[in-house]
Amino acid sequence: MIQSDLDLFGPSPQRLAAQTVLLPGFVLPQVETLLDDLRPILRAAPFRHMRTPGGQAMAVALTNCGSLGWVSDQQGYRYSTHDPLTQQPWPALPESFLQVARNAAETAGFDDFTPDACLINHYLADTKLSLHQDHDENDFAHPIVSISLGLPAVFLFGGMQRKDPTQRIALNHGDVLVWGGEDRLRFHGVMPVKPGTHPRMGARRINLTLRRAG
Ligand code: MD6
Ligand code: FE
Repeated sequence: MIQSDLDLFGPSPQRLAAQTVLLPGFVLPQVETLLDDLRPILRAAPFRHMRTPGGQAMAVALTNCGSLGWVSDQQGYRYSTHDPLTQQPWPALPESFLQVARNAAETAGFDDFTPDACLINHYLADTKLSLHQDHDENDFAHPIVSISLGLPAVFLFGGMQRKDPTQRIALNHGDVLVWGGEDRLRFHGVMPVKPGTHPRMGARRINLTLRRAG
């Protein structure tokens, strides 16, 4: 096809593992809507550095929206209906987040995804996220939809055990990563974010992960 190298509709989905799909640029048309809906969430529930159960402040700053939010403190990792900072319920999950998550999940082959939690991570230059598994959710049958905004990152995508080799995956502004099924408990992390300035987002990376936690 004559136009094939023009990539008019953006690059196509890439299957990274049996049930893991990268959707490059999937949310680019919705970025402004997502940012408009993010602003009031951040006013009500600002980014903060939570402490690991071991007492260390996390490098990534985070907050949540949805009926459940992921929290970490001396008691451990868990989902909570309320923001420990404000004692208020987490801000509601905007319809735009829900729609994008549902569409991305469906494109990746997961029907009827209805998230109830969105973890919002904030990275500055040099911030990294150590290798971990997402296992605080109730039912691992539901996928996770991860939306990247701002500075690019290198995502480490490992196996079922911490020691397993990792693939390095570039995550750029507007990309969506969907994973579930047999890949749901793979170890993963984020390499230190390279300093830079994104034309829309500035000197930061923001990642939204939508989950069904409860
Ligand atoms: C991040 N993401 O990209 C961190 N977890 O900033 C995650 O930890 C993650 O992207 C589960 C599924 C997808 C993810
Ligand atoms: Fe994770």
